[in-house]
Amino acid sequence: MTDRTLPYNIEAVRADFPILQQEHHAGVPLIYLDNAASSQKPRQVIDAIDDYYRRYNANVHRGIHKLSEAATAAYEEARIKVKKFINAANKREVIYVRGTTEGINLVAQTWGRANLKSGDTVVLTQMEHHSNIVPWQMLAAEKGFTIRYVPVLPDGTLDMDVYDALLRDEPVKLVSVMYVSNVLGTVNPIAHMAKLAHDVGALMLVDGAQAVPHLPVDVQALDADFFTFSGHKMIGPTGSGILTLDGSTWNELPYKFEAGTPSIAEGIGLGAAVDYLTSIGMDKIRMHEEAITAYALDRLSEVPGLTLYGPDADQKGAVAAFSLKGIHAHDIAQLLDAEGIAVRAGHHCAMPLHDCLNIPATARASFYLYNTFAEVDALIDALYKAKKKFSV
Ligand code: 7TS
Repeated sequence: MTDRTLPYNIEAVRADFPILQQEHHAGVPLIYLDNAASSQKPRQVIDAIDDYYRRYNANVHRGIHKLSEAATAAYEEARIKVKKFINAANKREVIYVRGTTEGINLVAQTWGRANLKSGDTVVLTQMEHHSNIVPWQMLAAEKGFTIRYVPVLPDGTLDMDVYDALLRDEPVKLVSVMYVSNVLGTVNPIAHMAKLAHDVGALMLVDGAQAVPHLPVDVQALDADFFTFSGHKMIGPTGSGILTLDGSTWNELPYKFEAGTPSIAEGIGLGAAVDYLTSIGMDKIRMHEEAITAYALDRLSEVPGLTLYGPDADQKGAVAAFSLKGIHAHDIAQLLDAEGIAVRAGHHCAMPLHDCLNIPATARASFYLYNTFAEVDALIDALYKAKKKFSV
């Protein structure tokens, strides 16, 4: 590996993440390459949560006492931070949920339940995460509408001709699509797809789970009607997430969708995560991830018997899914774990996609702002070691 010009000081970033300082096994440092599943947390996020519980823990939107006012102020400030981060038009459109899965279910159970009926079509894609399939399948079983799936082409992109044809030929009410694939890494042309959907009077839901942590996102430019993502994949806490709505069609936002005591510490922690990512700059994070993903794809493609899935680095998120001839993906993950390297193996809750790739499972390395080129080198060395062990 040669020296590189990095867009920000990665060593300083790494120093902010306590978990990265620990050893995975005795003498073996942790190399965390499972960021698409969940990300690690910097001390700034951990401290924000700690501070809330230690200094001003109280319920929000109810008490007239000082602690409740402080909690409400911090919780609502975090909402404004998120609004700015994704360029939502209004803070009222920013609804706290516990994550992407809850965000999609909320849309299915509110707008979907009220508006979808027999004879309607909902368009999904073959690359969706189960979170964006199951709620629609359950509702379709009850309401009798039809679900169509846009196929994935061999290069890992969506078949836009089929998408056009579905919109032209069927009574499409909703298009629900992931922005970035958690397996292929494909960055889908959301703004274009939303425009085509709107042209036929359909609404657009975007699963932004793998996009908001990694790319500069502008929800107004995308012009989706619903947009959702999870805090835990963007260095924020578990149990935090956001659904944004196009506010012009709803009354009494956001509170009508936020009944009961919310995840207060998690909301405040999400605000701290947004501050942290903003202080580095999402454009710089994307730049680093594009470079490290390109490097990983190059190095992985040198490994004999290895098959990579998805588009090239400049068209994809920070994900490298692969299979290795003669070794099951779960064995790869286990052997890598012994070397201190955390990756995920399986169908990554994208079974229709794996059916279409015609493989039961892939191994997946996924990168984030704190990963280094040296960690990619360690991954490659460990894969050669695994091959030797399996004699393949
Ligand atoms: N949508 C996408 C695109 C995802 O990648 C995930 C989680 C979800 C939705 C669900 O998010 P949650 O926060 O509600 O759980 N993806 C993965 C993954 O790829 N490996 O583990 C979880």
